[in-house]
Amino acid sequence: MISQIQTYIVDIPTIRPHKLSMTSMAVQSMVIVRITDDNGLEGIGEGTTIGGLAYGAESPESIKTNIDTYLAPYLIGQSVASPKALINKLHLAFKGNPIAKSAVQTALLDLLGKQLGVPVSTLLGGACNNHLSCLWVLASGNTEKDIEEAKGLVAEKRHNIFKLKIGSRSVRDDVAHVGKIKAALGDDVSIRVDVNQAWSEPQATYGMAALQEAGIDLVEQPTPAKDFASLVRLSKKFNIGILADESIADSTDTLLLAQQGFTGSVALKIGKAGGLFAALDVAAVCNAAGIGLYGGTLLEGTIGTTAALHAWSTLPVIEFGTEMFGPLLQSDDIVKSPLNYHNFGVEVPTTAGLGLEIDEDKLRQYTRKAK
Ligand code: MUC
Ligand code: MG
Repeated sequence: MISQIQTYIVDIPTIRPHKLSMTSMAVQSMVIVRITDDNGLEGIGEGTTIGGLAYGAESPESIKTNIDTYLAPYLIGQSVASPKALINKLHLAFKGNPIAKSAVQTALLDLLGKQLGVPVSTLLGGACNNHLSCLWVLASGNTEKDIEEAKGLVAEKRHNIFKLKIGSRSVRDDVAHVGKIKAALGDDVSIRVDVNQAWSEPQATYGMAALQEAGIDLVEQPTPAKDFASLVRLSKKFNIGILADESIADSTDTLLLAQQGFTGSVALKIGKAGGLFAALDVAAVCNAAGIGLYGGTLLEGTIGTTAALHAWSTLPVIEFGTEMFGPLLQSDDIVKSPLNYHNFGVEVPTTAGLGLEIDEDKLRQYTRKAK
């Protein structure tokens, strides 16, 4: 039985400014959820978004308020034995707020995993892979700095796939920047770009032709989220891969895009979808429609990243790998043992629940103080 739910906003500085087309991040703000049962066992979850309200409709403050005011009182006194049923009830009782729901769902699954002594992946059907490929985002905006950073990471065998955040400069400048990086790093690495909706369809047509020519492997969300028609046309026009990110939150969006003839891939994110189960529903629609998969992030810290890793580990094939590097972007952590990144990928924990333990001192240090 759930007896207590606590939430905290935790602000951790990033190791360097992280530039996207709509904002530049110097700190990542995560909402941490702790759900305690009447035996004192605890489940932890995380809900994180990017740049306050710059990226999407939920902010750290709204996530915390809506959990405290609506989701938590509804859950107190309930059993976690059937998490799917409980989560369906939450979806029916409260509209929207997918990141808040994802945070709560993660904590429920962590708690149930600990009660049963099994990893969260087992609660989702069991892991197919416990080591998942993981890319790194080069987002300094400076070509030489990005090349140096990438070379070091390849030498360390930490990453051999890189994503570049573009879209804040002219298409011509962005394409030149990306092309120089690809030329310097060669064919042993895969280079992708994320435009974060910044291009019109004519700009995307020009940009994708040039990126294809430069040997880039994937173009993420070139055009606005709601413009499904342009994504479909672009997916058919080019051989270079196209990835739908902001366009797709849940399985309903995925079905609509598939029905319109989209031939690209989709970025799965537990935060966008409203939790692990809903993100795996998106994957099921993609599989049925012949759409490729990619394990995406909202730059969560270790708790949110690990939750997503448990979900992605249950997928037999993830065509474009994952970008679950969020913890590496943060200058510190609030869990005792960090994730193990090695061999161009990351290890999915196999102990009970998420397989993580909070570092109470660090949690205290980074928790935002009430004004
Ligand atoms: C996004 O749009 O993909 C994921 C990686 C990154 O740098 O930003 C996020 C969000
Ligand atoms: Mg994206």
